[in-house]
Amino acid sequence: MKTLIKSALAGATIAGALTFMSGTASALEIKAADVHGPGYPTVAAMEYMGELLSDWTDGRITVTVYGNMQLGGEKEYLEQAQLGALEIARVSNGVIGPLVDDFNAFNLPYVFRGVDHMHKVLDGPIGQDLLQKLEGSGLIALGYMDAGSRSFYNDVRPINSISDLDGLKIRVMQNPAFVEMVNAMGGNGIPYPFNELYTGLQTRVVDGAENNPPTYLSKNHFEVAKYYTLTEHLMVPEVFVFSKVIWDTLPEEDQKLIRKAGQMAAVKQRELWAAKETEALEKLKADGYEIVMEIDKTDFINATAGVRQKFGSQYSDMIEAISAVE
Ligand code: BDP
Repeated sequence: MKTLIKSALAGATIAGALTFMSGTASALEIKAADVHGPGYPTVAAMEYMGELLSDWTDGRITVTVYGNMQLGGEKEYLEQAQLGALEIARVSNGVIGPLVDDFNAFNLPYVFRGVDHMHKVLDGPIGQDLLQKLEGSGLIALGYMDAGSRSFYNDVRPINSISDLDGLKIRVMQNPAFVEMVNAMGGNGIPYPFNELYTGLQTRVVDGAENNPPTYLSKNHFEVAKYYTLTEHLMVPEVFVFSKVIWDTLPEEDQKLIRKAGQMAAVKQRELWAAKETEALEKLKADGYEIVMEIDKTDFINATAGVRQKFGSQYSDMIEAISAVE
């Protein structure tokens, strides 16, 4: 908390000095898109980013979050940002993989040993160097956010062992690595847009899906897929990016402020995330949902070795470096 306050003050000082130097900078209304809605940690963090920017610039720079899929799904957000029709896209690393291949190293099952390991990788040279690569795709990366671990849920039967996944049609994010991951575990991986998933579950286009507890709860997927098992097979971070086309038109001082506010928003999101994850699981259990909290992951890890091998072979150096991070 202390560091947050300190850096906020530092930001305010920088902002004051820069405004003084640049005279009258023009107003900037930043639109940010997210599939999640009010109260979700990614959305709250971007709102916080807006408060900081607005404070530092006396309301000259603002952020408006278009949440709850108002602007469609994440593939569209990325396209809109690339074209300069949207300033900030907050998306899953899952959809960044098809854009910049190296990001797929984070999209492999059981690649991180846990949250601390993932944070160290993202905050260290591996994670930070990767973010730079987005620039070639017309996106300026502002940072990572947390999304915990993804686990399976469905409406057919509880998953108590890997054989329970047999033949189940499981929705995954639109990335071939995830399709093969589910297939390798005996299910049938179906890439499907997140903004149509509730209906897809309800009408049984898919039997289930996989996601973190806060998403399962906030998108009401528990209503249409009641069995949830903490397989924790993926730990896919979130990424938030700024349109490069728009970025290049901004004065350098505004770019600095946006970067600084973005870093502070990412720190804030991590705090909010940890609390939200616990809260979501507790609420689901209190409401009587059947959550399998403990499961032996050995079979799931072994079954997906081929997927790590196939998709990971092109970045085996990076994967080795990831596992060497203590
Ligand atoms: C959620 C992520 C969101 C993804 C969604 C999905 O926060 O960015 O769009 O999963 O599965 O956990 O598509």
